Amino acid sequence: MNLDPLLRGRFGRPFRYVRETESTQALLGAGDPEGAVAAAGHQTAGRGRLGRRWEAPPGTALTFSTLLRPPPGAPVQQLSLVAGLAVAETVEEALQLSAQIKWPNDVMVDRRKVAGVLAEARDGVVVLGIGLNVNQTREQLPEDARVPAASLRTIDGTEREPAPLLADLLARLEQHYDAWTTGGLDAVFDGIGSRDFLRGRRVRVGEHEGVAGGLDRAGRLVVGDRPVESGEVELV
Ligand code: BT5
Repeated sequence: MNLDPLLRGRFGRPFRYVRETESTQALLGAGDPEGAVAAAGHQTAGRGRLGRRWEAPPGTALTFSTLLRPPPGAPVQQLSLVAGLAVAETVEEALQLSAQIKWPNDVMVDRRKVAGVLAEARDGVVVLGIGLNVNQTREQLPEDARVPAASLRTIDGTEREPAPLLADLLARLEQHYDAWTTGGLDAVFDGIGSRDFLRGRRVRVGEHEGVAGGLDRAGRLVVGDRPVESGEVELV
């Protein structure tokens, strides 16, 4: 994948592309500069959260990780939402349709998951992984997914080059990440809050059940009148 001519900022340098690897999350670490990106044509053991799997047939999806070095003490759990905003905008630009962010880490179009974000903090850095379904056909998407899945192709029938999408996503990620590092979640909140998928839906998160009142300014999901820091959302 020739990304270099398409890059608009510092994210994506250096860029490493491998045809196949277990997980792009394992290709970056504390020795890499901020904005370094590793992408793979295929992951043999792609990871979701909580030990779950991320699956995509070879050459059909964008699967990559970026190295971030947030300021000490920054609330890094907010980075899934910051990245979700960059992914949602990229998807909207590609499809000319609106996308939603489903707390804490999914991007949705038409009530289906088109992308997932995985932020892993280790050794003082954050490895931020993004899987975006691009060219999968309906048969190539996981059938038994917890949340029904879609790809850009199943939504509008168009096959796309992955490199321009990745370059666009990285430019947006850099812009929102820089805003977040200087101004906190407030600096990007409007874009996230206005795309809140769960707001107004009845949900259960652990022992909390109620109507989701939306995200608060710290990036927590308000269920009934309780802000929830993290957890698994079930629609009820
Ligand atoms: C996520 O986890 O949504 C985070 C996914 C992050 C994947 C990227 S790819 C690049 C980088 N390298 C990695 O190894 N990972 C990151 P979670 O919310 O736990 O969702 C996982 C669940 O989504 C699975 O249990 C399935 O039900 C479903 N799923 C698996 N593959 C999917 C796909 N391609 N599209 C939609 N849903 C999928």
